[in-house]
Amino acid sequence: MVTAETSQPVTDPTRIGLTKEALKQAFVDNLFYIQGRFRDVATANDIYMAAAFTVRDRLLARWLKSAQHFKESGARTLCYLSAEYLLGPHLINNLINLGILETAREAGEELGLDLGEILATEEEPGLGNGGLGRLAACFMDSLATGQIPAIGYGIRYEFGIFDQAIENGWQVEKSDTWLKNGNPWEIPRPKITFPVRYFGHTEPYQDEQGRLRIRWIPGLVVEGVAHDTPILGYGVANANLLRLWKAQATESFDFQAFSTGDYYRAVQAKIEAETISKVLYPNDEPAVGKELRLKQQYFFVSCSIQDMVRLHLATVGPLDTFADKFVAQLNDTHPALAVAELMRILLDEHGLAWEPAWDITHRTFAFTNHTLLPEALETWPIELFERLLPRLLEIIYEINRRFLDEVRVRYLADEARIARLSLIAEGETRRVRMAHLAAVGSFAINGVAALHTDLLKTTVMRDFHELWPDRFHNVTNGVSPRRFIVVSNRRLARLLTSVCGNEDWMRDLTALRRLESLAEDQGFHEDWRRVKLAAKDQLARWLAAKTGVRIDPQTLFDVQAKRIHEYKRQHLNLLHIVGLYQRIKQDAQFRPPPRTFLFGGKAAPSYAMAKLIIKLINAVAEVVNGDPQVNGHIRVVFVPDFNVTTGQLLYPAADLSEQISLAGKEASGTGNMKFAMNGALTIGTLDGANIEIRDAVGPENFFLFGLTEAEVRQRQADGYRPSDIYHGDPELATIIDLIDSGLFAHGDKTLFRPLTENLLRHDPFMVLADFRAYVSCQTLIDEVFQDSARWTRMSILNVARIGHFSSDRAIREYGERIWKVEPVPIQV
Ligand code: 9GP
Repeated sequence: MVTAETSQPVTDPTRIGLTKEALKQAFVDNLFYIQGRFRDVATANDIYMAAAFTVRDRLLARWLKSAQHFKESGARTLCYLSAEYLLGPHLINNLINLGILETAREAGEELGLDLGEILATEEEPGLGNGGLGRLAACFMDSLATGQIPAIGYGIRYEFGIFDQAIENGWQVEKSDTWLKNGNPWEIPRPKITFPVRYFGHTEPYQDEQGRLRIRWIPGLVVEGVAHDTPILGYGVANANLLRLWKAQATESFDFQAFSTGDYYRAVQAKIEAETISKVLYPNDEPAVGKELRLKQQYFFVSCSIQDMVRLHLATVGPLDTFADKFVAQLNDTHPALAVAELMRILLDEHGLAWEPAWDITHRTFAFTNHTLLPEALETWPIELFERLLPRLLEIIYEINRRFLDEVRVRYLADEARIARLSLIAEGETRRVRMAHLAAVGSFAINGVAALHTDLLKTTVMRDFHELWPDRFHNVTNGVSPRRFIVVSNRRLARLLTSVCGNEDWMRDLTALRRLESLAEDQGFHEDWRRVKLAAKDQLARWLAAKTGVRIDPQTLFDVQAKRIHEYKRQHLNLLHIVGLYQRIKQDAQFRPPPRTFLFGGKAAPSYAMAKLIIKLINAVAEVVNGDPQVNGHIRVVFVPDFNVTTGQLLYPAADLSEQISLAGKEASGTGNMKFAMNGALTIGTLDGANIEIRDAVGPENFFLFGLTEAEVRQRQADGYRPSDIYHGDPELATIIDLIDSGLFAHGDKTLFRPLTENLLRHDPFMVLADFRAYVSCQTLIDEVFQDSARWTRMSILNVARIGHFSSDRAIREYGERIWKVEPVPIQV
């Protein structure tokens, strides 16, 4: 053992040893010394905690060594600024990355413990809404695996994304209490805190050198406290830092108020401060008036930038090299305030002049856009901004003034263009455009799939693209093969390892190309089908235990799991199901292969139409599943509370993956990659990353349907009239009439009217326009599924050719093209 004065790693085998005996001893010690329990009275949570601490101990040496090495070597470091991280359970991932999953299982067995049960006890940290947050988690995994020095900065929400329950077919939101039993993975750092200012006013003053400076006299100061989680790479000793900020009052108690007898006011400041990191905002909610959300954004950005500056001053020194040491990626517009905050710190706190401060800032940031949907492009009312962040608004005005001067000269006072590019949207209420702030303050801007980047350049960011074409990049998203194959689908992972002869594919997914040579091999087909059937069986057992619903693993599992949103068109899927239901009942000759339709996904709590879609899925399920005439043919299931954990069951079990958004609306999608990686075939439109997936796996191995993005635009320009489609397609008309008849609502003819009327009158996501093509494609799928050799071949080829969609590749592209960061291997 070493003393506290040295920074040599601890060598105690019960703390770092990876043998079975060391793990057993450590577990027993942790149960006793940390949980304070004898084995016979230990709860499931005590056992989980002891196991988690056993694993965490083994991360620490790697983590501290990485931090020390990065500090000493002055390695260029990527800071990922993201309001969301949808991490999924830690324990299994860390066991796999440490390479001790099987040893831990055996150690557990010898102690009379079932590792599966321990893993199932973990409450996942749901600190994200969906794709964007899960992408951030995949990127953290790939950064560590790729040995890139990185820090993920975000918010430690006390309540993450709500838990979804289904009551009487409706979504009911329950608060997520992921911290209630403690979080063994994080280390609070009460000494790493930063003040964050709000409200108040600014005033000019002269500094000692006689220069005019600005100071912000805040009306409220809140403190951010660092909570650190190690993120270990797969098969390497590198562990990066995920630093999440928790808000607390600068003084937990207003003694003055208390001594005057005002107890409530005495604790008010504490409550107000802590509210800031209390809860994750569900997306798809209108941002208007969400003062707390702007507070959250500034909170985490301010803490993170202050921390980066502190680290730089402590390790490297002068601020003019800041952008050489750090590059910061803005994950969507949520952290865009970082641009103004770094300027504030450089100008107000370090006395830099505007030009050098802007040079540093502009060389530091890069920006990823994740959506073209107008409602998700954030803007904030000036009035709110001015009240909450007066100094930041002044800086934004100055950035804008200088920027528009440049534009004015370049385009000879083209006023319309200036108005379009401005950081401020004029109108009844003037607003700050966060995407413009991010774009102006960044040296690189990227979209997340080829089509999305093209549309970004030609639509929402067209003027910026004309101004700075070289700043634009495409980096198509990717997902972690560790999380979405190795953790989720152990059987498939074993089969892939046996084909490849080693586990290298886990780090280089393109190695799966080897599978191509087995695509026609009948013996291998059997192994492949066995793996899929076992995953389907596992899902069926889990579902029966959890919800009492029984599904048959021999049927085609058709899965649509993602956020519920009109643009993702779960209702298109439903129209097909209702059509099948009706035909099976009316035509005794019509017997397509039996299918189980599975849906999963959350709707934003205030998104009424999305909630009505969930109700309709459950209503159709109730009627279909209760009708003996169609039993054995189709079954419909809504899997409640879709999250990373349930996703891990759904992706491996799917035969068919539904990626059916209207072309041009899904920036990338990542579920499409997760399903294909697990051997599901995709039915999809030419949208987001579907296009590139189809190119990679081969058009003959992908079920394509629907309008292209150009056709969508054309149809809309021509004046799209969904009611014409309804009148011209008797089958479609019957389906919609059936929904309106009250059949799925115990006779209530009005319940689903908002949905059907919207389809007939507006149909903003062109469900009716794509209906016929979708149904024809589904008919083809029925045919192909019956040819099991063909289906299996297609499934194998999907996995063989999906390597490009690993987040390891995405991180490599960011690293080489944008961040200019290099791997820094750590030896332990
Ligand atoms: O909607 C996009 C989704 O298509 C994409 O895969 C994901 C990750 O890039 O980001 C989603 N966008 C958001 O969640 C909000 O902009």
